Amino acid sequence: MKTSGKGSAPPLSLDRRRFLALAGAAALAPGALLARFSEGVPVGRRRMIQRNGYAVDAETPLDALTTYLTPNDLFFVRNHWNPQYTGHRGWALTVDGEVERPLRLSASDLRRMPRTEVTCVLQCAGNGRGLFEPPVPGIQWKYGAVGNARWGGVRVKDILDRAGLKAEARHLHSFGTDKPPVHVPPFHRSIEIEKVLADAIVADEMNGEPLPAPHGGPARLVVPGWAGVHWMKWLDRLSAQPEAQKGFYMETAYRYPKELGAPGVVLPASEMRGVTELFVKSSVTEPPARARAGSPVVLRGFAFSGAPDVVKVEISEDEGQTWRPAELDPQHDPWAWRLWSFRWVPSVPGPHTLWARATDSRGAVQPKDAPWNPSGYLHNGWHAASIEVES
Ligand SMILES: Nc1nc2c(c(=O)[nH]1)N[C@H]1C(S)=C(S)[C@@H](COP(=O)(O)O)O[C@H]1N2
Ligand SMILES: [Mo]
Repeated sequence: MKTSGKGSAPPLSLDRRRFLALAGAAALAPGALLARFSEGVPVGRRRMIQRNGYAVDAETPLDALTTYLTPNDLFFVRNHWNPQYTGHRGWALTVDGEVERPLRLSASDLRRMPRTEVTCVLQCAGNGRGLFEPPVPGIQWKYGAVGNARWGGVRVKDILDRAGLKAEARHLHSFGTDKPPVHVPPFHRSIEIEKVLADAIVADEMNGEPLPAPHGGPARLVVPGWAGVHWMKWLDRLSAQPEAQKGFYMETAYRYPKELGAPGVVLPASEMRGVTELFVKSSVTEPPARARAGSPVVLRGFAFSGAPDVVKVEISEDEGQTWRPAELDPQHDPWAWRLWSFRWVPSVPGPHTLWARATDSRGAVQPKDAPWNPSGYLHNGWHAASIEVES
């Protein structure tokens, strides 16, 4: 979707544009109609997998996740409902609650503050939900509700220092400008103040461009190592509070068992905690579909974790009995993903499966099967690649 964050006229919604395209194209041939549909849509975005009929919930195909930085127009999009993009004019970030000096920062105020950049992974808590057995209701993401980007902006700590954070403040409540349909609770969230002060930023840039509207422009939260649900888009208010935020999106949704139960069993709310850190995980992006016995092929992928680094990616040909190390790409930043490659020389013709698993800097090892949980969060089971070896 092509959007402008700056223009004075609000950008047309996709529905409105579709309608106009349809109306204008009524007299045209089907080919021309298709051409009209994709007009103005970046080439990358035309490849996205739409997982939901209502809000834009677009998944990136795995074969497009092969670069260290995921291009903006190929980066997955997760919206709880269709937002109205506000643009920069009139936008401001309010900072209030337990602070000495409440603030109202315009987009240019934000630009004039000390700047920082963080390269890290954004993954939806529900990425991989469609792989759980027994199945879990919700958006059936497979592998591509994840990306790695360079986020530019201002440290939340610097903003809170300027506002004068009081000792009573324990949680930072965040609010975005998107409004839910009637009878649906608002998307209100909060984060423990320690995490926010450690490394969260208010980002207004993504991979060197102004933060695109679908990704929360004018500004969003970036919370390195934590699930996407914490990364409030279209951010317009931060409020420092003694208590955590209440409501559906804190107390019911985005919760994970304190202790895992049996697959298929839903646990009472008291047995659940909020989703925070990501789990260690590797995905295979480029499995060669075919190979020839005796000729080397290269398997590639990416690995990341809620710990700052991935220290090892390994490949198994025998479902985890033995492992051989993959090569890690030298490029890395804390909480960014690590690209990896594995040179494989098949010896025997026939169908083969290769499994990949990652280990992080805290020693957590990716499990064969992701722990089943009632909302299907944080799937991180081994990713298998099937390769047909010819003689
Ligand atoms: N205001 C607002 N912020 C939001 C959301 C939303 O629906 N509204 N979705 C969250 C979820 S669940 C995810 S996974 C990320 C997705 O960010 P992206 O669309 O830039 O990939 O944004 C988060 N921030
Ligand atoms: Mo998400």
